Amino acid sequence: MNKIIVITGVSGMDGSILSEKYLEDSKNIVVGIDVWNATGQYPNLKKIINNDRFVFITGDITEKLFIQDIIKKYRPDYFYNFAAISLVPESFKIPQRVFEINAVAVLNMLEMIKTHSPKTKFYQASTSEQLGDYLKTPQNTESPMFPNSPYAIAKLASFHLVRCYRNAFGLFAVNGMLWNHEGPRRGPTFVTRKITLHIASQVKGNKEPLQIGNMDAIRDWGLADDYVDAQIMMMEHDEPDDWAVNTEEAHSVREFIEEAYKYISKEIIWKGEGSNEKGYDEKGNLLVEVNPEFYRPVEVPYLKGDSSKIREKLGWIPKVKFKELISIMMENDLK
Ligand code: G4F
Repeated sequence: MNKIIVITGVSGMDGSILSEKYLEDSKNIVVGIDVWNATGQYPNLKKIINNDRFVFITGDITEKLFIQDIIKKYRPDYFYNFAAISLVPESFKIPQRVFEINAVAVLNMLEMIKTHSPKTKFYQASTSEQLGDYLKTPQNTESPMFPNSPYAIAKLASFHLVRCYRNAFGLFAVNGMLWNHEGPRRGPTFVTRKITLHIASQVKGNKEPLQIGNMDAIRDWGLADDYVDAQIMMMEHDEPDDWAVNTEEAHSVREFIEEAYKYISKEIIWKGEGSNEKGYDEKGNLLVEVNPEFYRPVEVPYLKGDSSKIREKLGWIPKVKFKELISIMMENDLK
């Protein structure tokens, strides 16, 4: 039997990878939703845009009737919600819009599924960012959460809405709480891709140093492709639940920079402190400099996950860890 899968935020990193995976099965139909853009260009969709089993619809997930029409028309087997404002510092500038997209729209999706298609399985893109000022480490979905950006507070509201609709109305509603995941499709403003793209441009002759914010922030970085496999496993499991997905390894932004330069055989020599810190190569060329413009009003200092639940119950393991992730991204960006 055909499966119908609705994916919001389909042109993003996770949405496009997930669509490709579902379309590998010739019985599946993917209905991809994203915002209209004037260029008509959706580079991440280039492999699937002409596939007969891929239906691309532009619209705004904060329009209740738009979501209602999609759910009533397709009554999908799976509904994955990836659409969000996902860059944390942006959320301080447009907090109200962030709440409409990252929280209120999720409430409407759950309401519409409850009313018109209660058998639809719902996936919500939850995030480790919800942990904020962490109290203990490693962290998982049961950890205390003190989110400290409008982005993370809205995401935490959605996390609780999903649990509430699951418990109160018996919906198959899942929270996939994912730690930072990256790869060649990662947007260029996120720190990992910003670093690998800039180093690649320096190899091609760019003399400008990489401008960076807080290098002491620590993250648990994995490969998006592995994390999308985890999402499918959660939705195919018999019971809906909340799942933490991470590599259980933590590294600083500084280590990421050092490792990425190692890929092009450069050792970084750090000089200065705080906002005056700079990184040079052995010949004294300036490659990296701190720019306080990229500091955040409030930082999430340390994220290291515990993914024992998904490893034990679903058999998921991350195939790629820190060094290999950087090699994959550097190789791609150098091309
Ligand atoms: O790459 P980032 O912007 O990712 P962040 O804020 O951790 O959020 C990402 O992961 C979350 C999962 O935990 C998602 F929920 C969220 O949607 C997004 O995908 O920043 C990582 C760290 C931060 O501590 C930041 O302060 O890198 C630090 N950083 C230092 N310099 C920088 C920069 N971040 C960016 N974007 N740009 C810089 O120049």
